[in-house]
Amino acid sequence: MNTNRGLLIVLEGIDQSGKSSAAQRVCEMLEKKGIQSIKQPFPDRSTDIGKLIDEFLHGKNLPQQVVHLLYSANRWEVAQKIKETLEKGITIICDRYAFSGIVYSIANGLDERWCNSADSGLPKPDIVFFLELSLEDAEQRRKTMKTDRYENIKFQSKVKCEYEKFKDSMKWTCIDARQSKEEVALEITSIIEQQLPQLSNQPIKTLDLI
Ligand code: DGP
Repeated sequence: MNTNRGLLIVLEGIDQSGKSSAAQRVCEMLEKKGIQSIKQPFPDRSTDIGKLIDEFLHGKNLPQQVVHLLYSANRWEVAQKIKETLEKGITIICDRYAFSGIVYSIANGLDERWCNSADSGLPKPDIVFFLELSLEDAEQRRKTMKTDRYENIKFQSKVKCEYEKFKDSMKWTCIDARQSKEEVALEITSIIEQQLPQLSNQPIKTLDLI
């Protein structure tokens, strides 16, 4: 059994809920407390698969099934690195994970069971934080930002609806994303700090979505 490994933390939420900024701030806050941590965005656009995803987000036409598998492959290509990093005692803050893959693809009309299978077997997150924001608040934030093909209220309402199902069935930790960036990050950091002693002594589990 691994002792004192890092934690795999996932931030999920609709677009504009503040995941990326929270991931950055939480890492900084943990580091200040002496807890080594790194952030891992998904999609990870630095890889070859990530570059294809980026082209898709900016207009390239691909079948939805291919899109789903690309996002999943993008997670699988760093799965081993995630495990090794956790084993070194470093906590990872993921900006999105398999759950984004599933909710976005179901919102695009794909079959739920088919969607679940591609990400099953990935390292299982220790804590999933769901940054809760209304569609109206997200739309307000969107007005000042550059957007991609998924960032419109009609699509985001489907995504939100799928997220709600996960949130309840998987006991996610909900965070009020209307708070300031600082407050959101502080809340997440203090929960991680609280849970770290207990969770870091447990083996890394495997995500079972089927
Ligand atoms: P982000 O870099 O977090 O803004 O994500 C870019 C876009 O990709 C965003 O509109 C949400 C979407 N997205 C993120 N992860 C997945 C996924 O796994 N599958 C699908 N279909 N879309 C995703």
